[in-house]
Amino acid sequence: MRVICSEDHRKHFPKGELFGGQLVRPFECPERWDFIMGRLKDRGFNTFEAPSPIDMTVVGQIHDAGYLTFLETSWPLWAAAGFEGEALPTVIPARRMQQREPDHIDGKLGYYCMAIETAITPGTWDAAKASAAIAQTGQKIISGGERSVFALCRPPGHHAASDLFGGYCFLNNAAIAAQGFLNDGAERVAILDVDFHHGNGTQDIFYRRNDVLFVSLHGQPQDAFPHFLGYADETGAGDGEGYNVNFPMAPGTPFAEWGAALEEGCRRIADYAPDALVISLGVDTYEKDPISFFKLTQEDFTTYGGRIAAMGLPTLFVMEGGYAVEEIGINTVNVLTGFENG
Ligand code: 5XA
Ligand code: ZN
Repeated sequence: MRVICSEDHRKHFPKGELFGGQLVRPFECPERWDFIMGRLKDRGFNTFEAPSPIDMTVVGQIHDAGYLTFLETSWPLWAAAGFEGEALPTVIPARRMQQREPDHIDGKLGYYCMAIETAITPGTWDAAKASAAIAQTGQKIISGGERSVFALCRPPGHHAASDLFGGYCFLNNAAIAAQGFLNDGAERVAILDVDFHHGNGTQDIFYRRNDVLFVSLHGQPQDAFPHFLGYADETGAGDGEGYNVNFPMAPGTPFAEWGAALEEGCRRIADYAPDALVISLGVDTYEKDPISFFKLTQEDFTTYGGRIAAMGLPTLFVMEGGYAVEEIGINTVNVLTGFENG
């Protein structure tokens, strides 16, 4: 399997994440990428390719123009305002408040955020564009006839809505890839999100569309981030009714139960008969993940990689979360080898 990757991810590395009332070293850190690369090489992956330049036209089909301007200008505006730390939102437009974009960067940050743990730094915009370019490049290779590609994206993307950042995400890499497949001739695309966290951004982007089926397996919102989306009764709206499928699961969920949900999700995807499949690949379902609560073992990742392969679809793997840093490479590569041997 070809791997698309870029050192540009290192441009985004905030010193702080707001967690448990403290500014801690972010769970989403550059070493995650290093461990995945190391394991890929150990397991014989040998085709590593840089992304092509980003096509912002496709990005503009997924993201709001004002939001893209915000991402591009947020650091310069923050620095010009005289702030000395990293750019973190503090005030958000909560219930019964105005939904109007303010002029001051402090207000803009809140206006465009869905979770305030995620800091913006001088290199965030460049890293986010490089990450999206990686997903786009993988999509183009698959649209050209390849069976599967691994897009080693960092920062991740599935929490980013058309006009919201947060949960470590800025541009929705999986959604941009799905749109690319459609632009290149696919009639239907499925996105299967196996990250522990609900892909609220991806769901929101495609909620009223029937050309993209979104299937997500995740920690139930009562107990798990992002808390405010991801219930089973969110099934799509308008033309998209029936094209959004959520499998929220409880704390302690083992593979027997998770795998049954995957089975049902795969059945829904098979019924949809997509031309391409995008996997939002987070491995924070792992039993030792520090911020999640499912109980998948290292072997389970191999098993489910095989199940995804059995769908027989052109498949783009897009990296999302996973914070058991020493094991992130093992678990990620287990999915890919499970797929290749499946
Ligand atoms: O998939 N999303 C994540 O792994 C990010 C979770 C952020 C929690 N504050
Ligand atoms: Zn996650």
